Amino acid sequence: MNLLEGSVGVEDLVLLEPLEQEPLLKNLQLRYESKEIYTYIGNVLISVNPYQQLPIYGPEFIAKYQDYTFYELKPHIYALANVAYQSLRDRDRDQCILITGESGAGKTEASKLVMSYVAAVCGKGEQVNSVKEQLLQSNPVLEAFGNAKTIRNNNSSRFGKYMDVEFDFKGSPLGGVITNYLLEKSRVVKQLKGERNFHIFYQLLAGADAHLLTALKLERDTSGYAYLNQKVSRVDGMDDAANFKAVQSAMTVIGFSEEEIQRVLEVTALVLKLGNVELADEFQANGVSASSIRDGKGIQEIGEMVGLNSEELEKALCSRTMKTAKEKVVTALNVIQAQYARDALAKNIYSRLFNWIVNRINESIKVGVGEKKKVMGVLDIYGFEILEVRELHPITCLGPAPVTCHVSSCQGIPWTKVDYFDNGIICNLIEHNQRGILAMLDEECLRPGVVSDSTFLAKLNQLFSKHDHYESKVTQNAQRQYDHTMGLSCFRICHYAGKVTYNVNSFIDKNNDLLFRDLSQAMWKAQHPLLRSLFPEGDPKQASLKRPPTAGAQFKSSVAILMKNLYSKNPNYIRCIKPNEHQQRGQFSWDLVAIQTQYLGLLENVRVRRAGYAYRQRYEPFLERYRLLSRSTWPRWNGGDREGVEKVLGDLNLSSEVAFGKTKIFIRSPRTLFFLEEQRRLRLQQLATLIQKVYRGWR
Ligand code: AD9
Ligand code: MG
Repeated sequence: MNLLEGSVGVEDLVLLEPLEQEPLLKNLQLRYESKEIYTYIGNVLISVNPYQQLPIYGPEFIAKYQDYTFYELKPHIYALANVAYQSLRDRDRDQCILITGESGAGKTEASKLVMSYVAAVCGKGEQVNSVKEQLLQSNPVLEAFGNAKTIRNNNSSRFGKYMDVEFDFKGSPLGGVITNYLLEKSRVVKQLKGERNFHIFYQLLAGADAHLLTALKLERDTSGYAYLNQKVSRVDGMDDAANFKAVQSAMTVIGFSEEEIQRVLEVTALVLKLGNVELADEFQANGVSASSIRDGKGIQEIGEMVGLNSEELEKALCSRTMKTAKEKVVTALNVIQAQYARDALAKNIYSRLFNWIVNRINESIKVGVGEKKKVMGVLDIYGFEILEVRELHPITCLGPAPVTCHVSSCQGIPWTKVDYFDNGIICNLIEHNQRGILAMLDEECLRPGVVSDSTFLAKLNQLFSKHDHYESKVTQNAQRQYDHTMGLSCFRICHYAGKVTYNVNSFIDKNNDLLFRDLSQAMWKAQHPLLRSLFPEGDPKQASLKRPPTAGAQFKSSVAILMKNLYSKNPNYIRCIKPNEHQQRGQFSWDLVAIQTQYLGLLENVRVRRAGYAYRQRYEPFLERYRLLSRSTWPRWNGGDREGVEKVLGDLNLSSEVAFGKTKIFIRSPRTLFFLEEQRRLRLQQLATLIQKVYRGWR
């Protein structure tokens, strides 16, 4: 039987026959076209973004999935959430939900659906409800400050997020902890064509009432702000003004005071206004180029808003103080350098504000120390993007989770080996302690003055010229391949999901991520308590000589902590798939999905499932479960376990579907197992009726 004929495809790809790429895609397509966006591979959930609101969510569905076991209803994200939550509550196992997929595939929506399901089923009562509300309301706040419209996704997460939700022994939520990774701060000052800055800027301008706007010295029209892309200020279907109200109320629910909300908005406004500070060339008498602020009004307003002396701010933007052992030397910055300093300041203020918000939320939702708790972690990282050229930012190697396939050959049965992409090779290339790309970058950063981005690239070229996953103009030339798309200052990493080109321009700078001390000192002098608290290193008394860890090193260590955390939990996987590039409902682009199924390793996933599933089992429990299916073994069997199993399967004509190992029975196709299960169910029904009849007869 072809399982695909006249149906909406199989609900579990483990049942797919033949197990090949084309039927797998066809199956997903058939299901997608029938609005069945969820499909299983065993307990892994595949979710294809529907780009429309389907009537399959909400209280009614939550109630339904709560009462059934995994395979009894159609595949659904609620079923996965239910399994994870029940296992946490009843079996005391910490869980994590790992959501992967490319940008726009539906990871963030999936994480919200999981959270809302868990919130709906976990405990009741006033206290519990208020914890739930706080946890759920963290989403609109973090999305306002950390999401933006990109070419690929109108609500793209520009930071990575891991959230631990903590429960008491009864399974009621106590609180949680959010960890954020690498906010894409370059977006604050510059956006690609067709993209927007972070949502909050537009929300603030559209949604603030006249009184608030005046207090923040802002104008409603986005066209007056240099940091906002003038070509796209609105997103179809997105109501910035309404969202602003939602963010304000979410902050209140979480526990931000009115004053705190006001302070956060002031710092947000400050960033916008910094973008409008225009710098001009100025030539000093000695011929050295210097810079100054062109129009004093903006800087004056900034000064008033955050309690900063505007002359001091101008000085910090337009000059740089270098300290040597003996003296302090002040150098003037030319206009390019001063603009760079201004943008660096804006990016730093914003990303530190974002961290502050995350910490503030954590303060509200944190659980007392010493309380015994069970934990469910939800990981929503930003999706893979293949853009033309990348900056330092997203070198990440959180690829598909490695799956290992253990098939015992000692049973004497031939099984096919499953090839699985080993993401470890890429991780090693990037992360290896002494010889990875990040380590090289750190090494270069320790030699200020001597090195540049190009010496860094030269070093990589030398080291990795023979690496299968590394390419650059130099190594390509060596291989006599010429590629016009790659510039001289680029290198390329061949990730499993595709090749990504990185431009080394300002890699060293970004990795150092040092803000000129003049700027942090100026910020620290502000009267504004929040702004000031974001720059503790500006306090001259605090000024330590210790070098802060580089961006690469920080990222590496935060990923290491995350991995350790995840390994200690029972994983539940959601693989999100983006059906088309146009954010359109109903369109299934075969090629696009094909690439994703390949790098998500879905086919291999199914093979691994089949190879190592319950499809092999020791004879004894197998016989116990199925002996009721044969007259030879039911109701009594006096022989050995293996012989009993042979009898049952022989009587059902299934001998050719299985292989008999030394201690275990192996079943080739999961369909056989499903068939056995179905027969068992029918037989049990039959027996139950029989018993009832006998019982009635007695009465
Ligand atoms: V990115 O890596 O953050 O750029 P995500 O997070 O994978 O990306 P997201 O969850 O933001 O993608 O989904 C993109 C859009 O698809 C959402 O804004 C919704 O409009 C749409 N979407 C995703 N999942 C669903 C769903 N289950 N039902 C309806 C959905 N719409
Ligand atoms: Mg997202």
